[in-house]
Amino acid sequence: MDRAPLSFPENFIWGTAVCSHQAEGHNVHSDWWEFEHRGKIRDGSVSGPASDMLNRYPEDFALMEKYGYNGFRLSVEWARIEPEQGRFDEDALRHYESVLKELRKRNIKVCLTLYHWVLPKWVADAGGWTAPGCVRWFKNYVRCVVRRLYPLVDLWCTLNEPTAPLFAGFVMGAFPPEKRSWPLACKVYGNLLRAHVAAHSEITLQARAEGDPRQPLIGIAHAICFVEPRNPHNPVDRKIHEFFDFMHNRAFVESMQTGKIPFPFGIGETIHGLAGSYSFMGVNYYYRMTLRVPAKIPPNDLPDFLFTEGREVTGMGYESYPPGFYQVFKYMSGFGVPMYVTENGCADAEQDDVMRRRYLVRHIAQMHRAMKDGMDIRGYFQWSYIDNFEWLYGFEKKLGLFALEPGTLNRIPRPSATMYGLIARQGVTPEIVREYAPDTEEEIWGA
Ligand code: IFM
Repeated sequence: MDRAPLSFPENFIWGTAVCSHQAEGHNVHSDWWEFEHRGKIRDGSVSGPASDMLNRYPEDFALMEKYGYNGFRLSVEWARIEPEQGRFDEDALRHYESVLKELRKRNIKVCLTLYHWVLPKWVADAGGWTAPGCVRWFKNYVRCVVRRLYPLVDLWCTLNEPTAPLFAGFVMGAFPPEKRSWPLACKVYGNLLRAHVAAHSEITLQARAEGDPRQPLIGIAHAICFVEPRNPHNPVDRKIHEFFDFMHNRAFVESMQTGKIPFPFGIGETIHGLAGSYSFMGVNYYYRMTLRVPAKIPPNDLPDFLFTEGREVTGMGYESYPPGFYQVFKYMSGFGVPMYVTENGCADAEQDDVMRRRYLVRHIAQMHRAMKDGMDIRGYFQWSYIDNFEWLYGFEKKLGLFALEPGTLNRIPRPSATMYGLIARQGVTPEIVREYAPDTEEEIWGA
């Protein structure tokens, strides 16, 4: 049996990803900071210094270079940049400028997210994404960011996983602002789309102002799982599956394609400038979701949605299902633009992270399969570079290639950090697989 390495194009981006609130630390003017300090996190923690990337980013980028990662997805924090309405903080802007320059110096491509679930406290107090001024405020913030940072960014993610704050914040009541209201959720749906359009237009204007001959790469990081009915022969299961698939996976990105707000989020209203407002699609894929019947909607525990009995689950309680990655690429290819994997990864608290190694190799092999079948995938950002503040789970879930040493916050590489760097340089070779994830060899190359 021929065990040819799974190779990738020369200019493929092999990156890692974080979000500022989760990794930088001390995001004190934000709604999440306030929420955490009200004791809302399951392990009782607060984000505090998080992974201390605010101070240690030069060391982190040196590590990325050393390990062979040539891309980094990060976010800028609205609450730091505009801690009070209309007051743009020069220190914060200077900080992000130095961060991006440091990445450039090391030839690490930058994917920058403008909104990753966290709002300045003043925006949240005014109603967050339901406030009449929210899109205008977001546009002002984005304008300030792009004027300052445009030349240092390769890919722009306007929004990270917009359906998460939408459903967790306004339907399940688990994220700030802890609402359970369908009319508010519908308002948020429309405003997040408008916010995307506003950011898209600011980035495009800046590209022109800079005389950039290229079309800037603009998209969102879209959370998509592979959904299946528990019993495909049961029509009720099939209906529930179709409904969930639409609500979670399809509605938002299809709105970006058609320019319209579909039922049940609206009645087909058109948002000016929305149709086709993307030049790439970001894919955040983690798991397969097999829906229970009847689907149970718990207050704040996503894994309760899932049927996973007897299946391989990650430390998040999600089912690891690499073939779903391929299926998701197939669906996302339909948007006709290049795809980047803006997140994929696995919670595994063990220092030798056998589970993460298997997860990575198996998912990367499915991505390779999709590319071989002609799907246009240009990069992969592993979530996460480092253990960080995992929202409602606090620090209990470990998603990093690098662990944090308790007390010192020193960076401790897990074996997957080395393995991922080897894959970035050489592709998936039989040697790497034999050393790091031997039981996946047969799945990848056959017996
Ligand atoms: O940590 C999160 C991230 O902020 C958004 N996508 C999923 C990750 C892991 O749960």
